[in-house]
Amino acid sequence: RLGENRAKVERMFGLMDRFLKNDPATLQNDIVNHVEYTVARSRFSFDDFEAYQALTHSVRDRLIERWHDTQICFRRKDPKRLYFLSLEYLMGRSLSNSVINLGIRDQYADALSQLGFDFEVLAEQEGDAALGNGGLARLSACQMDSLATLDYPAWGYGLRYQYGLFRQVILDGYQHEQPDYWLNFGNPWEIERIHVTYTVKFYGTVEEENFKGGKHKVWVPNETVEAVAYDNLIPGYGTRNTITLRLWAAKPSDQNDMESYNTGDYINAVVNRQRAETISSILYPDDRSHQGKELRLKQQYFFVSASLQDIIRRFKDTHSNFDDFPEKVALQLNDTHPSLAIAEVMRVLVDEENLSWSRAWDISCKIFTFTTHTVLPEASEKIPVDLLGSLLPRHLQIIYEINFRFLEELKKRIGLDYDRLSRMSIIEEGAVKSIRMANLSIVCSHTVNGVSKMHAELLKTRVFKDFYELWPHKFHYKTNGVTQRRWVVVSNPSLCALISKWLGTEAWIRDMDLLVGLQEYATNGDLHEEWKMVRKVNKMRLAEYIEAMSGVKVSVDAMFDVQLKRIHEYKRQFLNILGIIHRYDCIKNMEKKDRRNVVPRVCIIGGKAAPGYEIAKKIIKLCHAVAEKINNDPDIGDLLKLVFIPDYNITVAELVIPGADLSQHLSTAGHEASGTGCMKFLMNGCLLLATADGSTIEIIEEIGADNMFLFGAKVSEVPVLRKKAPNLKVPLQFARVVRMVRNGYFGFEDYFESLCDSVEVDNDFYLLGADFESYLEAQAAADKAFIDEEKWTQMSILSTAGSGRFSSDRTIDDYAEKTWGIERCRCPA
Ligand code: TH1
Repeated sequence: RLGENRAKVERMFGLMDRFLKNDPATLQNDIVNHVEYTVARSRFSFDDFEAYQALTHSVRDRLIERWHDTQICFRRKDPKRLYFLSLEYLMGRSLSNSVINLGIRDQYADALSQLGFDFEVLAEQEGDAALGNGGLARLSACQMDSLATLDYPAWGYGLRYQYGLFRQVILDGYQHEQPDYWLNFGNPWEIERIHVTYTVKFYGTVEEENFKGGKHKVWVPNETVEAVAYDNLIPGYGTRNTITLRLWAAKPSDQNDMESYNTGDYINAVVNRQRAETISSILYPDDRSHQGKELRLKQQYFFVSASLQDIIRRFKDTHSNFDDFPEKVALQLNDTHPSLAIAEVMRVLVDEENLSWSRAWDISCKIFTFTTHTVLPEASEKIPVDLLGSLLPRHLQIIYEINFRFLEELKKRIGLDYDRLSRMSIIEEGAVKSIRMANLSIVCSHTVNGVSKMHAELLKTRVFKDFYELWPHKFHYKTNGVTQRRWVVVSNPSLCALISKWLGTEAWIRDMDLLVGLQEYATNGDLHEEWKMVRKVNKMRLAEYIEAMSGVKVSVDAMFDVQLKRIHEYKRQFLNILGIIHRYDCIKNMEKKDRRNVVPRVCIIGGKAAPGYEIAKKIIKLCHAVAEKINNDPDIGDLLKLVFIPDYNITVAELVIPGADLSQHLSTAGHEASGTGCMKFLMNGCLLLATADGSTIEIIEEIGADNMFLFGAKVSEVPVLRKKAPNLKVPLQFARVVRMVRNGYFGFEDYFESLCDSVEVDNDFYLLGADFESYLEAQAAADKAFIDEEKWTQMSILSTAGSGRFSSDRTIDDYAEKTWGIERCRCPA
């Protein structure tokens, strides 16, 4: 048999070109073949979109090659694997990122130009994969890129939503949501694995069976759905390693027998089965707020169950019992969204694998690690007990059991302190009895990570104080980072080339700490000229985009001042707009001769509001109302412009960030767990105007407070101010601008009433009034710095030079070593 097999394998290899070649002739040949045989168009007539499709298939072939090699290498070496569980990934476009990571972008550009196509034009054909809401989801995508680049044996797991994050359409200044049916034009980047499917169970009852002289619980579900795998390949940069992001789609199950008595019954039964697909159909668009909905719970369990079946199957391929499980598997919970995995692992080990409870618990506690991303109480997930009990009856029992044992242990440690026991319990009693997913995650995880130094402090002293006192060794943090491959190399190629030229190497693309080398040239006149030129070209590109989107012509000599992020009260876009109104008001009241001293500004705001978040939607409308007034005021001209960039997503960010001079990060101190947008701006040489919150505090440590514009109350001052706030005097300037909105200076006064109320003295939870003067001072300092071109350019270079620590490579190495205990596994070239 062996000889026979070997002969077969040899024949196979003989039939296959070992590796695809990347010279222009081969690439052209590949592309044209894909036009003919994959896209099924004639090679004599195909348009840009068809060329794009053929191009992506040819790139995909090269990804598959490397991916196969990587999987073989992982299987041979059988290292400990990391499984990253996240309900959200914001991948954006894949084409440029893939060819850059594969190291064949220029070869493709050459090949295409000989065929009469422009790579950049074809790249514009791609849509944005938006299977997530904001920072948390983009973080997952950045971390996947770093895991691949650093050769870690990792798998990402998630859901393949048919509808991504809604498209934001602005009509008359109001946000409207349109479904994002992103798969409409096909998705060449995914590989459907029709044979990798698992059955996921729901509802039903738990029965007891006699088993080995004792009782055994058996879950008898009454609904089943199939999970089908779709693999997305994630290539590393400067390595052959290519890892898998496996997303699950729900399909009807064949296992449900149908018995029908007439045509109507039969039709209805089939239509009902089709409803299974709704489980993976839509992404919940709520960022940092949580509602206990059944569909959401179904999504969570569907994703967790399929992923764990896959993980356990892979483990069992090479292991006959679970002794080695913790040495081979690390399960990372990206926030509490996948935390049902804890109950599911327990169920599988106890009910299906027949391990004792204590052995199963011991294993579980060694494999789970948990990262929390917020401090906002409204974001903490609570699942109503009734809901869980009906959808997943066995899991509810298991969670009760975990809680019972935990509380017994706790009583031994702390005695009968019932207040503390009830605060720490996994079950929250109250009007709606519910499961606290964060408590469950902390109890079972061996490590709990925050996402910045400040966040970790707040976790220890406020949010999870009781748990910290019990298990101080569990609490850590890994400051977030972003991938420089996407956020500099792909999105800002001219800056990338400039950096490599001055550092004399491209090594910083894999080792961001090397960027400090730029400090040496921070005052070099030649670098200044080249730096300004690169920035100006990026601003011109952005100005064109702004004009195309909004019809507003802006001058590239003005300061481009940008705030891009989800709209949320704590992020204080309202503060930004009130500041703009103040600026406008000042210019209007200025003598003509003084206007010469005004630094011209283009204020750019972008971001989506959760569909049900009324105040956030009012902020968007206010932005448009103010823009309307200012942009059409002939008295103002180029001194001030305000534009709202609609439908903010990854692709838009890639265009806007490189063109920004100043970016704003205004969250009330103590509310932004980390923030990652600021890191992208920083790398691109944009100066920050920010509160000392989240990761900004660490940016200050790297580049120094004098290289940015800081303002506002500090974390420790916020609670004090909140107590005092009702008795504080509101700054006159603040009262004046709020009154302008209230009194209808920009129209729509009834609509803006509740927005204005939200910042009245006794109501101003996010302290816009208290921080206003300090905000204006920081703005004035930014103006002053901008006039001094040399100083500004120097600050800009130092921002990029100091951004090394904010690479997700650093974050991932830290996680790998200290939290997951995994090692690099590099596939040979
Ligand atoms: C964000 C945090 O708000 C942000 O500060 C942080 O940089 C980012 O995560 C990455 O760590 C969060 N996004 C979500 C999204 C949901 C629920 C909670 C959070 S926290 C759906």
